[in-house]
Amino acid sequence: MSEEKKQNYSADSIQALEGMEHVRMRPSMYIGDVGVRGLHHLVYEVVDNSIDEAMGGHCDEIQVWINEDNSIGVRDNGRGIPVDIHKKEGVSALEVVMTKIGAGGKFDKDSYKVSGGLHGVGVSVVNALSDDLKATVYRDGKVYEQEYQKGKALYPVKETGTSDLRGTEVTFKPDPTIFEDTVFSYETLTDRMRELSFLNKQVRITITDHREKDDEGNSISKEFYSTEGLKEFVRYIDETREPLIAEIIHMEGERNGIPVEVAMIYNTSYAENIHAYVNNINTHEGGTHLSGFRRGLTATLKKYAETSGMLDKLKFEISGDDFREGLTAIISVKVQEPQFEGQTKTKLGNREVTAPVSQAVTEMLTNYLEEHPADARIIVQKVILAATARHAATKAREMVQRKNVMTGSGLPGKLSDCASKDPAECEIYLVEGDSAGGTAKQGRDRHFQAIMPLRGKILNVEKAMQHKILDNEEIKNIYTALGVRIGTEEDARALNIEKLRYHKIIIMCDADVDGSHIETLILTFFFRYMFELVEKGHVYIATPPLYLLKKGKDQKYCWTDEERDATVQEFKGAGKDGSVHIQRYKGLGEMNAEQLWSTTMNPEFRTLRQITIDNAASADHTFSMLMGDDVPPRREFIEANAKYAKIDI
Ligand code: 0RA
Repeated sequence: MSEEKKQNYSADSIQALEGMEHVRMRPSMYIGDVGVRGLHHLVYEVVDNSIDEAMGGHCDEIQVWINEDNSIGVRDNGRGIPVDIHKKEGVSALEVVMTKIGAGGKFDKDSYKVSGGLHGVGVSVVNALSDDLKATVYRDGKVYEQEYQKGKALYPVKETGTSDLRGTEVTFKPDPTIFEDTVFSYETLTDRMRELSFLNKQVRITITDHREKDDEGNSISKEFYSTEGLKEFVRYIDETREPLIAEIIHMEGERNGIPVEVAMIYNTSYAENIHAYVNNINTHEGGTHLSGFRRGLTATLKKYAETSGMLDKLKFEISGDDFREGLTAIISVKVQEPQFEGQTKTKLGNREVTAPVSQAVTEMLTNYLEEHPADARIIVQKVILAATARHAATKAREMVQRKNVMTGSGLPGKLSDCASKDPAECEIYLVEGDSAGGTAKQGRDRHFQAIMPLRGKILNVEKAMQHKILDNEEIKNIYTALGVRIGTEEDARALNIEKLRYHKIIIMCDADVDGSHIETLILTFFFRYMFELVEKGHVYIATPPLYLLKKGKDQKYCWTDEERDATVQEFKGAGKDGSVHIQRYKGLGEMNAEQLWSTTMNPEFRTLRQITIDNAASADHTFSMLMGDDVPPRREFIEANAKYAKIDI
């Protein structure tokens, strides 16, 4: 390379640096946060680029792997990022893509390219936030390479060999001075790869974890390939539910230039499970595409039901909710310039999307109902049943006297409230059983800790009709104590969260199989009916110790078997005589108030596990499996994850 070129090269890298420096200074602006979520986001960003290549029909295989040192590799068999010199920038296109903020697909005119919300920030952001990154391009029979540190190219792109392969490989190691934690979760990445394979059919996606070996010494690995896309996604989510109709209703097409795909089915449960995606991103907060879906669904079913005469005897209106009981659906749209709104930027704002989705759903559903009259009747009957039950429940509720449930303050009688009225510092413990509730009440700091005992097993919300849930004593106690509302007509997931009386909601159950089942029941309830609380990080699980070890005057609590074994060694090593006494706590009831406080409730010493939702569709599948009829998988799962030790749902 000539002297002049080198000059250009460094001048350009200085310019590029400014943007890259900004990414390092304000990483959250680009990737949301620098916690576990942001960390995994780096992988999604790189994979998204390969997915784009696949969506353009240029690639059908994507491999993702976690190395032993927690660096990540992503490889595709696409066209390979161009390496020729970019006219304007004077350096290779590869370097522009890797080091210029927002360069992304600028010089790629393919119209399939759509940009995500948090995603779509560009691989240069990943580069800026990585200690090391290496890009390898296989293109035109040659291999090209470039390496970077903290986003800075170490040398111009170089040719390193020949190859018949085609594609792009990126490996990177996130910068530990930027991220709170740099350990990747195989489960989290796996959930996302599964989801991506459903959303982008006929692309083979593999994920491998070189940190974990199976019995034969091979790295653990999963491969995802979906032939039918969303149809299979719906089948997967509803795996353990009983279908109400024979087939999954499905359509795929383009309306007003907007690609729309929808798949749906009705099952015998009462839950509504709609997952809406924009550019492969789950839009938890819904938006215009979801409104379009609902509009199309309601209008079409209503019209069919009216024409069929099945509503003739009905004396009251059917509400929107009634059409969605027992419905599982996935909506996926691709939008060129998505506007993401809402508190978590997961609500689609583009007005032009509603009509195309509504039209697509109307067309799809009208055809289905015409071609499957028996199924159509079953669906309408289910809607009528939902409406009737809701109507009866409303009437019954109006008649019920509330005074035996509530105290004068309007709060549940079972609640031992805290003194503070500042929600930000207040906590509520939902405690398994009246007796442990009593101990917790004695042990707490009553200034900021409220206690609410829950009696035995709470209702399985997966299996109950909505009015039953709303009228269930324990559940009523929970939402009344919290001060929030559940299940509104148009959006079952919208709470009046500003009224939340405690910013930490802590579930405290026994450390046994029953306890973890109750924990799951409560979590399922929060997930289905108070999703926003989970999404905003208000829900926690308390972790009582599993063991108390004693030797002479020494004693120590242990939370894991490893800790227990280490403590036994420690006590023995101290050279004192006598044996180590190990007490295994089976329930909260075995601790006195002081013990419960010091191990599990005192903010200085306790460990709380915050519940986060990485992937709503995967959590949906997990909950329906755990709470459904299909007992064997539930057993296995609960046994394998007895204390949810690893799953961040
Ligand atoms: C722009 C142009 C071309 C390919 C790509 C981008 C590309 C980017 C990524 C990122 C990951 N994998 C990728 N594969 C391809 C090629 C244009 C052409 O060859 O005509």
